[in-house]
Order: sequence, then C-alpha cells, then structure tokens
Amino acid sequence: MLIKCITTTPYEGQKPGTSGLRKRVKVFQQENYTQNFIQAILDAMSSPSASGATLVVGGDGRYFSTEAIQLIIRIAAGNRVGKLIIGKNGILSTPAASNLIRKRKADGGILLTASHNPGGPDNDFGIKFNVSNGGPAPENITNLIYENTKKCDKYYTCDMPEFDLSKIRVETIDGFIVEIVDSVEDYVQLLKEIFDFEQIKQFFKNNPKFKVLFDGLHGVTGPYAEHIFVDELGLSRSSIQNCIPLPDFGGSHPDPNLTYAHSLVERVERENINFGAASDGDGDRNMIYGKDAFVTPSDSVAVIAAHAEVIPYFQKTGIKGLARSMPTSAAIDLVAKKKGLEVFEVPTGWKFFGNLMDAGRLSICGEESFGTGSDHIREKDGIWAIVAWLNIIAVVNENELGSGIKEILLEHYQTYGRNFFSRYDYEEVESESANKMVAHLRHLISEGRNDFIGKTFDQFTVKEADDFEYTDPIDGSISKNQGIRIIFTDGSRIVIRLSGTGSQGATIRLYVEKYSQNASEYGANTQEALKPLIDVALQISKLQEFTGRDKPTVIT
Ligand code: VG1
Ligand code: CO
Repeated sequence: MLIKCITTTPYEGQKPGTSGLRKRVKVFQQENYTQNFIQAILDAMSSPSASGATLVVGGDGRYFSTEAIQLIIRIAAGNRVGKLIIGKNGILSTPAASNLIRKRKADGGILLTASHNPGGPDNDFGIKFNVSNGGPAPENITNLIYENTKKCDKYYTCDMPEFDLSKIRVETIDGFIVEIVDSVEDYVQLLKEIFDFEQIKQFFKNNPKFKVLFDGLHGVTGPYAEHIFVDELGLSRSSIQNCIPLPDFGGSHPDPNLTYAHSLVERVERENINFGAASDGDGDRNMIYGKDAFVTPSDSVAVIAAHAEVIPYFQKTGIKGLARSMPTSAAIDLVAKKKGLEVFEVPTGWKFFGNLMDAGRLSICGEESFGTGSDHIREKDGIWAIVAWLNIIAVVNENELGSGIKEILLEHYQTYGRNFFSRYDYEEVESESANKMVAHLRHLISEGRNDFIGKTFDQFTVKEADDFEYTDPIDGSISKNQGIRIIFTDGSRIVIRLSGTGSQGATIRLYVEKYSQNASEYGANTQEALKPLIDVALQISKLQEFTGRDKPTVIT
C-alpha cells in the first residue's frame, strides 16, 4: 500500500453546523472538497490520534455516500488509521452508528448524512464526526475541525482499488483492517435489551384490531423497521410503508412531520389506524401520530418520561435526570418536578446532552424537532421512541384496550396541564435580511432592554428577554448566542433563532409556547390557541418587514 501526500488548497465555509457539515452534493463533488474535510476531521483527533484509531463509518445511503466512503477508506489508510468498521453497503442509521461506536469501543465515527434534507444529485449531502462516547463531536472539536479546514494544504491517501462494501467480512491490507458489518443486527439486539418485546408482541396478538403503520419515508430505517416491527413484533408487512431506502428518498423530503409525512397522516385518518409513526432520512427523528391525535415532540418526550418506569431498561438503570433543548416546550420540566428529578435546558443540537449522560445525570431527553432519545446511545433515536410508545401502550392496556394515543395524551394534560407549542420555519430566506432581523432583536433585548422589559403586546407583558447562553455543568464550556428568548409574565414564550443545518440561504425558526391548566382548553386546536402569541412574535421581530415573507414554509 503506497501512501501519497496530495497537495490541496483550503475551501471556505467548511464549518460544521448544528449537526455536521451539510451542503449541496455539487459542493462536495468539487475537487478535493470532501477529501479536505475528511483530512480535517482526522487531524482533529487526539488521544488517540487518527493513527492506529478505530472508526465506524456509515450513513443514510443518500446519493454520493458510496463515493464518499471509498474516499474515506483511502484517506483513512493514508493516515494510518488502524481499523474501519463499515455498515454493509455503507448503510448505518445514525442511532445504529452511535451504538456501534459504543459497543465496539471505537474511537469515533464518520456519519454520512444530511438527515431530513432531500437527497439526490441536486440536493444535500453531509458529513458528521462522532466521538468515542458515540455522540456528535462537541463544539471544541467541531471548532478545531473548522480551523483545520481553513489551513488544509495537503491530505494523505493511497492507491487502492474500489473496496467491495456489499459483503460482510474482515479484510486486512498491509495492517490496515476494514470490517464490513451487518447494518441492523447490533441495533435490533440493543432494542431487545431495552424494551419488553414479548409484552408488545402479546399486546398485538390480543388486540388484532389495533392497527399500526410505520413510514420509513424511503430513508435508512426501512430495514430496521422491517426487522423490528415485522420479524420481531409480528406485525403484518402492510404495517410498514416506504421502507426501501433510496438515494434520493423517492424524490421527497424524508422529514417526519405533518407536511412531509402526509401519506402516513392520510392513511391513518382514512383507515382509522390507531398508531402511526415515521422516521427521517438517517433514522434519528420520529413522529407519533394516531387518529385525530398528533403528538408534538415536546409532549412525546414528556409522556415517555412520565411512563418510563414501565420500560425494562429504566427499571434497571433508574431515571437519572431529564433534559430538553431550549426551544422545546417545558412539558418535560413538569414531569421532572413531579418526579423530583433534575431537568436541564441545553442549546439546540444533540451534542449538548452527551456530557450529562456520560456523567450519569441524564436518562431521557428530547428536542421539539422530532428528536427523542435516552442514554442507551448518544444520538436521538427515532425507532427507540416509537417502540417506547408501543411498550407504554402495551402496559397501559394490559387488561383491556382503552387507551390509545389520544387518551394517553389527554390523561397527561389532566395531570400536568398542556403546553401548547408550535414552530414556524421560514426557509431559504436571504441571509442578509435574516441577519438584520436578528440584529434588530438583539438590539431590542440589550440596549433597549429597560423599556422592553415590562412592555405589553396585546395581552402579553414581557418579563425577561435574552440571547440564550449555556454553561455545560460538567466541563464548564460556554456556548453563547443560542437563540433569542422572550418570556412573558404568564409563562408564554417566544424563541427565535437561525437554523444551523440548512444548505442554502438562511432558515429562520420561530417557536411559540403557551401553558394552560384550564381543562376546557386541553382539546383545543394548537394553531388557534397560539394565534395571539404568534401575532405578537411577528410584531416584535418585524419578520415580514425584514424578509418580505408573509407566511412560513413549514409549520410544525
Ligand atoms: C435542526 C433542529 C435540531 C436538531 C438538528 C439536527 O437544527 O432544530 O433540533 O438537533 O436539526 O437534526 P437547526 O440548527 O436547523 O435548527 V437531524 O435529524 O439533522 O440530525
Ligand atoms: Co436526522
């Protein structure tokens, strides 16, 4: 194996965002663009350095994945990486990759995904680096990767024929080991250790009228779902749809929400399906949807936390603490309060949960963006959340079928009150106007602060306002400017931040939350309940004035 040093020039803008580097495929296809970034990742590794390290490699199978994996194999060999563990055909869901890193005690992993962003030659690709705990690299490492990209003038590679990714085996090439592993097996094993598969299976057997539909949206979860829902839990094949992973996700948006998972939503309503669920391109997001009952992700994680004692894994480990990302509704905080647990509020992005989990202070956490998970791995986990709901439903209905998704939600509201929550996304806004809007908001809450606090808009009076700053309780690292928060005296809240996962222009996210303990409101329509608050958010932010947008691209 002849190692070669190739001269290259740095590219601008290779800054990892909320979850890795995400750009158009065409950007990654530029000469040495992908090579530079991979070299920058390997150079950011220390203790151990890349030389001699073991890395897991895989992704959601989107367009350009196999080309990228061939590059990674050669550059890893060029940097004298010890071993690569690669999912068969390059396929690993993000949760499965996180599990594999932990199980095999690897030093990290390179995940090839742009999550829920569309795929194909004209759409997005992404590369993310995870560290040895199985979680996304923390900010000090992503910053280092970025610094490395800015001065990247060479990379190491070697001459090697195309590596066959389709056969499970171990190959050693001059001391460099490449192992191709089954993409699904270890992950299924993990879930079987966490949940009571027998009880769920029995529940389906006892209640043949309880209908389930899972939608893989042609993302990576198809093979995982087939194995778990059909082979293990005994559901019929017609209980899963869009479960063949496609490099372009069948031309659609692999994002499990009411807009993009509409085929699931329509079937659930038309066929009276009791339990509908979907997952995103790389398998870390989930949506739970029953007839007439959409579960907001903020509620979903709160419900799972409230019922966690029925899940065998938590019976063993106990529930160490709960957490949510800042824009996520405070529904889980109320569960923590009732159970006497610690609850943490971290910036957007899963990387902030890892330290708390490693320190034994966090068991269950979630994000409003359809992300739910636990300390079984260090990524959010779509199928985990779906099976968690099924495990809860099986136990709650042990004696008689009476509680579906809707009943469980209502019962939750009766115990804890209801946190109405919605997010408005304004996608591909001109960066300059988005930045101007943020500058306007920063000005409002800083210099103009004295007259802003106490000011009344419609029925809402401003109590506090800030740009969220997080100090990691474990390592003390500080993350600034994580989103503008405006909190009103009645506990309602507006949050505005710019997305860190887009690949074109800017995406403005506007989050609104209102808490109610009035039982007559629990059945209310979310958009109607939040209308006055949304109007105030638009008034304060001057969003329309700055961006020219009179309505959002997506509402969740
Ligand atoms: C979005 C979500 C965030 C999530 C991230 C990655 O980030 O808001 O909650 O962690 O995507 O999800 P942003 O910066 O665009 O708001 V995924 O499924 O890409 O790994
Ligand atoms: Co994802």
